[in-house]
Amino acid sequence: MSRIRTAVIGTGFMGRVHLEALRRVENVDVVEIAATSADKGRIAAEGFNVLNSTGDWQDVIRDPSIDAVHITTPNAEHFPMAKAAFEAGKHVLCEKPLAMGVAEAQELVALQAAKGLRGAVNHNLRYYPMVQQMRRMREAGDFGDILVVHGTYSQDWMLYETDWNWRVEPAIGGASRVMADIGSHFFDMAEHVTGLRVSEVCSDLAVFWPTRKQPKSGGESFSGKLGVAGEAVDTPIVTEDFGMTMFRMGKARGAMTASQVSAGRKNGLVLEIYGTKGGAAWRQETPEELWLGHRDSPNQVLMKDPSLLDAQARGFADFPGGHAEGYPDTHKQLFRRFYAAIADASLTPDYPQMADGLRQMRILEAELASAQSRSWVNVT
Ligand code: SOE
Repeated sequence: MSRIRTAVIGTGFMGRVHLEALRRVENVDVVEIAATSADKGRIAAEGFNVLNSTGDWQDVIRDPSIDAVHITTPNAEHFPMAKAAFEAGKHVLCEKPLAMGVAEAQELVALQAAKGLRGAVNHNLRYYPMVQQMRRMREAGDFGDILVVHGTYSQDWMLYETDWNWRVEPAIGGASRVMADIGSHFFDMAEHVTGLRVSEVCSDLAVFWPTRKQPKSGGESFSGKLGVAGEAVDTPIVTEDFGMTMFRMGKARGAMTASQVSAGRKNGLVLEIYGTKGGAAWRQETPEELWLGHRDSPNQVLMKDPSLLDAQARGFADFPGGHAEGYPDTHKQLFRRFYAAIADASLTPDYPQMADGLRQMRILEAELASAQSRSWVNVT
């Protein structure tokens, strides 16, 4: 099998996560890193032993020898970069949220299809082994018809007024901050695991800090926890710190919260599903466990051990029981399937596609409209 040549655009928190994960994917070579400056690109390339680097992402697009591109930049750049990459005949793996709105996401879905290329959105959290076990058990009917879905995605890295991140600025991150950034993960996982689709939402969003201390530089994800470097400027805030959504998935009912101001919750995605035959709950802070709820027998906690997993879930566990697999491993699992689909055009994609990214934009658009109108809104 010929080796696939790829490039990573972005050297912030997610850029480095992608670069690390790509080193663990078979038959793929990162041949170029694009950053916001030539120096940043060179430093990253030297660190990750990558041949080429640039301070201009268009160099990647212009290089006909590059087969695929990872886009790990702030949200406003996803659409122009993905559009240019598709138009140049390159496969695209883009960070979530896919775009700044439904229209951009729709255009990317159409362009990818017209070009016959592979496109993925990095909803990597699907690929914890026990999330896949939850999904496969639901597919096997172990929980019956799903009645209730609920959970949260809670973090605390934006709790203080002095915490800052590029997502705070609508021009860079979009109209929504928390619901776009981590609420999208919750709904992608809820739909992936239940096999249902969010049909209606009723949302309430909260901005707890009307102004924040914007540092003169920095703003990378989670960087505020290390202290604000230098002087800061009071900046008005309009993007939400917290959101909650009631939702319907056909007959099923659900509720969720997304928060980046919940002290002590470091990266806490929780999904609970309850059906006519049983329930299940998964917590990102204890990712190797799956809680199974029963009405007529003792509840159980299933620990990841490939020998105990559903045959299809087993493919997402590379290590034996007791050898924890976590956040970095989920990227490896998603990327491995993306590149396998590039290498073999006959493969059915088994990763979040551009159409899944569009779905999340539609849910987000409905949440924003609902919060504005304080009413239930259909997801188109
Ligand atoms: C920041 O909230 C962040 O890095 C998200 O952007 C990621 O998608 C999430 O997995 C971890 O937290």
